[in-house]
Amino acid sequence: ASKIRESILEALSSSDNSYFSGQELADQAGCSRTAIWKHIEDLRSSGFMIESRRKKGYRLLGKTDELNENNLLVGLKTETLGRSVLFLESVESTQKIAHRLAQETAPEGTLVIAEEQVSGRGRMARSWHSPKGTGIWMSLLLRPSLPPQKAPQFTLIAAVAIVEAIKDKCDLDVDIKWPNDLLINGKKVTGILTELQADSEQIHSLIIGMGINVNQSAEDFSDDIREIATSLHIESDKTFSRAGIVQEILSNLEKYYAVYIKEGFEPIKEIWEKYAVTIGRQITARTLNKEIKGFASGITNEGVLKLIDETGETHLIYSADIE
Ligand code: BT5
Repeated sequence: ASKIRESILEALSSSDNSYFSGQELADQAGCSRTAIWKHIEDLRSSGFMIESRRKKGYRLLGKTDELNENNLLVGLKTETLGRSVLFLESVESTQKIAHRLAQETAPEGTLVIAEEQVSGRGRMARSWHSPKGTGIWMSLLLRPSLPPQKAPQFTLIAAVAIVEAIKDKCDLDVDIKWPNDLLINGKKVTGILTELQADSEQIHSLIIGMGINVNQSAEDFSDDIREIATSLHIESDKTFSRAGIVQEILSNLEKYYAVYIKEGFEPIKEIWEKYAVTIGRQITARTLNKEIKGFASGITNEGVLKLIDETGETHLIYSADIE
């Protein structure tokens, strides 16, 4: 049944403003006109605005920003990433579900995405504010054959993929703050959380959690983050289709993942450095047990931050909060 729905949406989305008769849609989907009619009803109830006119047929007027498996799949240009998608209304954390799926046989590219997270998480047991219906809260499962030390590079790959998706879809410039924050005008619009299941030799699964503030207004943020957080809507005064942004991110990720597997981290690092604001500055890095001040001179080929302190000693920082 979802094949029929996909076929209808593909036809209706393929050209602006033209009508498709029930018969045309039925021929394309390989089903009856009655089945088409029933699916059109279903599509309407999941947020698609489809007009029907006698003698002319059906026309797609637009879709609301509702997220569901259909509007994530229709128009998706990837081969593997997001091809298997689990959409949920409300979850504790998409990371948690992706971890569980990873232990089962979920294929590489599986995407878990939710309308709302009630206990979304950041690094080090911090929480991630994920209100209903306004943002992108998703976790992507990858299964690269790599040693676990390589995992942090995926945070940087994801950062580049998201920055470029936001540039394309929203025409907004985003800065990367090492390792996992994306900022617009100095405020956080996205956080990335890369987790893994691995043994000492080999990654079994890599779960890239991405939280992107899309259509929130300032009032939608809780008091504790209002000053530090922003959304694509706040920065542009426009409302965006979350599904469109997700699809663009997945395309970019698939592209850069392939580059990474073929050519290594080097080419990604070059692009990453273009967007990074952390590098070339005096910074303070707070790790779990210490604080180091110094000059951020760059990242290594592993994606690790190089910090030169006042004595000239170089510190390698694997994970920290930067100020
Ligand atoms: C992160 O942690 O930035 C990683 C966030 C990852 C969230 C995604 S959503 C899908 C997936 N499922 C999950 O449960 N998580 C992932 P960290 O660098 O530790 O930053 C956390 C800090 O960001 C918090 O302590 C707040 O100060 C701030 N924060 C929380 N929610 C925010 C929001 N919606 N927008 C901007 N800042 C936020």
